[in-house]
Amino acid sequence: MSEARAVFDRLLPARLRVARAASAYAPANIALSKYWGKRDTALNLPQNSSLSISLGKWGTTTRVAPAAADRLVFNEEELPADAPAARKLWDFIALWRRDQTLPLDIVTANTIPTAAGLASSASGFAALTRALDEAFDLSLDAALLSQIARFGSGSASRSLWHGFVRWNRGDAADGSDSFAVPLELRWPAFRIAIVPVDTGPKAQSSRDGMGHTLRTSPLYETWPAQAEADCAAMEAAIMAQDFAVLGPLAEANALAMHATMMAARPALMYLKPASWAVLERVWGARADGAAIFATMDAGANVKLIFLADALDAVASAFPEAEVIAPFRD
Ligand code: 2P0
Repeated sequence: MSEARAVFDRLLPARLRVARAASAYAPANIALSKYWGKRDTALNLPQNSSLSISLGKWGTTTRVAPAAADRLVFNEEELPADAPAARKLWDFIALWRRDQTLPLDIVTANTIPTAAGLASSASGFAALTRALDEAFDLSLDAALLSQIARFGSGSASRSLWHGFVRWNRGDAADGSDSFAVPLELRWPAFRIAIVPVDTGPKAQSSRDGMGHTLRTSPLYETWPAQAEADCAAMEAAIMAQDFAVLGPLAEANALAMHATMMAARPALMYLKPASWAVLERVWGARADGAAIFATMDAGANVKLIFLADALDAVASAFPEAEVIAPFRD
């Protein structure tokens, strides 16, 4: 029996039934303290804890319904089962169904503007997890839903909530303590902006990229402990609503992750020249007195974090940016 099968046998009843059609929404999220590297690929367990901010109304809505045969509609287009995105989704559903057939009709759509260039597997797997929980009439508690969503995508474990969310690394070999928890705090002035950058051909997947970094980057040795420390320090800064501490920590953590990737052999480089040009603009705006900080993930886009009082500075230095108010939108 596979390790993942053993976990699902522990978390779910042996027999499921599709009790009803169900819809769910989950927001996308941006990590301020990054997840990069797995300690167990079968159970998708991370090397380090991570901390994110959810993107409010930018996310995924998914409807699951009983059907005569499996069917997947993604952004209004029916996807064949062997399309890469469909395969990931049906593999995840197979973990739930195990030996049962339980055909499903799945209609899923992202609410993220295409121009933002943020395809989100995090919101997709989180919305699907919530919809399946309701369709199968399970009412699992949030910690279990987060553990399950983690099997779709690590970052999906954080997308079950709005606001700031921390995914604890955990220590247990079976992953039972590796799930996310929301931080009990609203910070209405907190803002994120997405600065879209021309990404060109699709970059290496996060999954492959983090494996390659862990195996070949001499800098990876220092990453897990640094990331754990950053995560704890950022949580404290968020709870104190201390942006002067949080902003520099988030930017440093993102750059340390990219430096670790760049030191992989061969190098892994998600940032493009245009991403660096955006970073130069961020540093220029800071030199002019605006508290704007940058974070970047497994792609060329740059995300800005700032407080509402820097909105005018962001609008003038980054007219192309899409601004999100995570506690209002
Ligand atoms: C994060 N990223 O913390 C980091 C920062 C990208 C850079 O989580 O293999 O899609 O499915 O667990 O969650 C993207 O990786 O990877 C990611 P898997 P996932 O947001």
